[in-house]
Amino acid sequence: MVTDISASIDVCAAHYGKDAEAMRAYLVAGQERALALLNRGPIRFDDEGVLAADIRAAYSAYGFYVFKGAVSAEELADLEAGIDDLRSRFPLQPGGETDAQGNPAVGAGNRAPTLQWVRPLSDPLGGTELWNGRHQVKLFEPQAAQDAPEFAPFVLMGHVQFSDECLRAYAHPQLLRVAAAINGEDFAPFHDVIFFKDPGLGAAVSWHQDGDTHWDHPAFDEDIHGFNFMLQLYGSTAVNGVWVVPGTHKLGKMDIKAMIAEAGSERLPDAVPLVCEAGDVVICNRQLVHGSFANTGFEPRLTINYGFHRRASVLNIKGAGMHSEAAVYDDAHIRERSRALGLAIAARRARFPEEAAFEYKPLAGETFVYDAAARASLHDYNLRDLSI
Ligand SMILES: O=C(O)CCC(=O)C(=O)O
Repeated sequence: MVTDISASIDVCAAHYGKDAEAMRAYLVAGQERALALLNRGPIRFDDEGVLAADIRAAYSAYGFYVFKGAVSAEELADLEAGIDDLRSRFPLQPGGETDAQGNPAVGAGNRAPTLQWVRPLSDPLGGTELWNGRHQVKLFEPQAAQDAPEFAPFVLMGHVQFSDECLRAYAHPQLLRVAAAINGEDFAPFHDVIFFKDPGLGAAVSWHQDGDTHWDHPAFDEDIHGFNFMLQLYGSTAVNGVWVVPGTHKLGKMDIKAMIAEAGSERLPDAVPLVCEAGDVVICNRQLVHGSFANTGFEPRLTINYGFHRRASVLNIKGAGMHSEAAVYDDAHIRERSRALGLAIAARRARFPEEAAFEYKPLAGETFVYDAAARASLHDYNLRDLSI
């Protein structure tokens, strides 16, 4: 079943002036192409417990796979309530110290990057030097409604320190088994971030590839910059979702300006949207060309990202200094950053005691208990993000 988004397609297209019909056709055709790809279904392992070969092959071919229904209804309800609570703790204005209840707001007192706000429907990164200039072109910025707020939440980095629900989802055992299948049992964490795409407000993220450090690495391959799990709280559509260009994760660093010049518009012809329902989780290769348009439609999107790397991609590597300060990631650094995963597994075990917990090999032998002191110890854990 796919959500009927025809009303959103109409309202979205209407923002694009002379390109309205082209945008409408692009959204409709993109959704059709996305649904025709053979890369969606439940997480499956074979009799030996190995990730199903067809899933592995499809992920390799396209650079993404939609795990249908990966999050149970029970956990999804937890996450929805947790995100509502999290948002109620946002500051009253960007950079504010207190929330509406007068308590210290999310992000107040953090050294690490956390909550960022931007102008509604803007493309804050496109065509700028931010993030090493990876967003090479600015996307069309539709006009927000007259009564829209001045700023809308854009991203929340390091979210697991602010939400027990997000922390527990980090330890989803089947997803972590997928992480081990793709990146090896000794896989390492990367970075965790929520993208907010509220209807009529959510900003665009211009076309880009995520990797930084390993494009010219002698052992470059499709998986060297890792992947993100993108957990969809409300679903994801052609209008509000991330679009990807399948297969580009194998092609090295792409000239996105040239791709757009060749296409004659920002509507890259081979791209497809991530079409998901609530509770679906996409595994998305960081090297894929991807981006999202401003959310001019009616459906909300909120994506909870959890990133993972191969250990060999980060161990003793000098980071790019983007998600965290540039540092050489020695074993102690990686171990310290991985504690968040150890705590996530403990927190999840307490909430879902009947579920077989994931055994994270690099922390074998260590015991984790998730309590108030452990929660406090997560403060600024993302200063150690493994930014490559
Ligand atoms: O969720 C989005 O709109 C953008 C996601 C993205 O660019 C990323 O996860 O790297």
